[in-house]
Amino acid sequence: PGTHTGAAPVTVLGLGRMGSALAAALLAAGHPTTVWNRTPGKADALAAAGAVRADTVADAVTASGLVVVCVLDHAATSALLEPVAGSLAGRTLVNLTSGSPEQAREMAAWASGHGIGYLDGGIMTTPEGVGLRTSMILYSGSPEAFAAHRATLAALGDPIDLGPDAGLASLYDAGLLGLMWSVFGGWLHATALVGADGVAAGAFTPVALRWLTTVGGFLDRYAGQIDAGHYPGDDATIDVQLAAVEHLLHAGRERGVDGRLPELHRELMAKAVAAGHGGDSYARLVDAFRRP
Ligand code: FVH
Repeated sequence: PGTHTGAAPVTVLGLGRMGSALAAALLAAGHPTTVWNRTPGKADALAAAGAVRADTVADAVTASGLVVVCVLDHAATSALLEPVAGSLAGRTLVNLTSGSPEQAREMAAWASGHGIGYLDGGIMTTPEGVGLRTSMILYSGSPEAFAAHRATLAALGDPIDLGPDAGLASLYDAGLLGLMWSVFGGWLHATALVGADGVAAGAFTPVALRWLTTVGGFLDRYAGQIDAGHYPGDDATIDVQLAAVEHLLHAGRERGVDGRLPELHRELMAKAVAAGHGGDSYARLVDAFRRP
């Protein structure tokens, strides 16, 4: 077990919303799929679609060279796998349960100690997006395991290899969720602002989406500045943006819109200006988020 091409057998442990979608995608791609769930009834639909239902975790694990686990959290994953460590030896374990980078590294060390190939993952979509080429699934851990199972993992979404440090998939996942919530927050604030003057969210959002494409271009440029530690304010300086945020705060106050998000931006910009960085690009504010 461990090295397959084509329609390799796969086991999925955990058939909640996400685990069921993963198993269904594997079945749809023609993989012989064995499934197990703590509450057995959740396997009914998959069994009807052709999956093999295992009665025990040990039976499920020994059915395939590739074992995917997707349950609630790290504690549930550990409790599930510890008793079958011996059966997992020589196989590949792909852990798609959300967790911290530290938990991922702990799990990788545990797997290595038992002769288990280990990949940790971050699923950057909801169950509806599983199986689509447009959906990213992040992996980090054993390069051999990723190379051996890349083709199979492609049935779940576009597999992105982040390298041998097992903690990186969880670290990217956490950062990307933070980015998502920041975008949600900015969009909801803007929608409330324009909505106060009668603009529907449906009218505003197409314009917002075009703006996000432009903003994505700014990130490309600023990433290079952050890596170089050099922040030329040749597009728009922090001084200019600090003046502009006052318009947003004023418009919000006039309309009774909660101003805490733009107030945070103003605070960060004002600190950078006070430190003598007013002529720098916005990317300079990365310092505000770094450990001193
Ligand atoms: N749903 C999503 O959109 C997100 C996308 C990003 C990644 N997450 C992570 O995926 C993990 C599972 O999430 P889920 O949405 O499938 O969650 P549920 O539908 O609530 O299913 C939970 C499954 O976990 C099983 N389970 C819970 N505790 C235990 C345990 N102690 N031992 C064994 N299994 C356990 C539960 O079993 P049951 O309640 O049906 O018996 C479900 O199979 C999660 O890490 C997300 O952060 C999903």
